[in-house]
Amino acid sequence: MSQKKLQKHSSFTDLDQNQDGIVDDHELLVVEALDNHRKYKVQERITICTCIAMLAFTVTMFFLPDTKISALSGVSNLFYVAGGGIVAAFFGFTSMGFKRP
Ligand SMILES: [Ca+2]
Repeated sequence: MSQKKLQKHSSFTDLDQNQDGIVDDHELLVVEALDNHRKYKVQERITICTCIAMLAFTVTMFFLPDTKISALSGVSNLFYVAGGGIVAAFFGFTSMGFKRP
């Protein structure tokens, strides 16, 4: 079986980190780990922003008159359920961890 080679000026040549002309399994694992870490950081930022939005919404409710609070009651229930779902999903999937196939 012949070995795979990259074409000239391939966009995957940057995967060869030690510049020996071979993209070995370790270099592919490093790329996969970096992608997983980048995905985790995005999910973490989304969760943090959701928590901040829920906190800001709650604090804002203390300063609104009762008529506006009752008008927002339908939206606020949905907002809290959706925000709680995002936070719970993040912690649930994070605790399951990344499993290698
Ligand atoms: Ca290499």
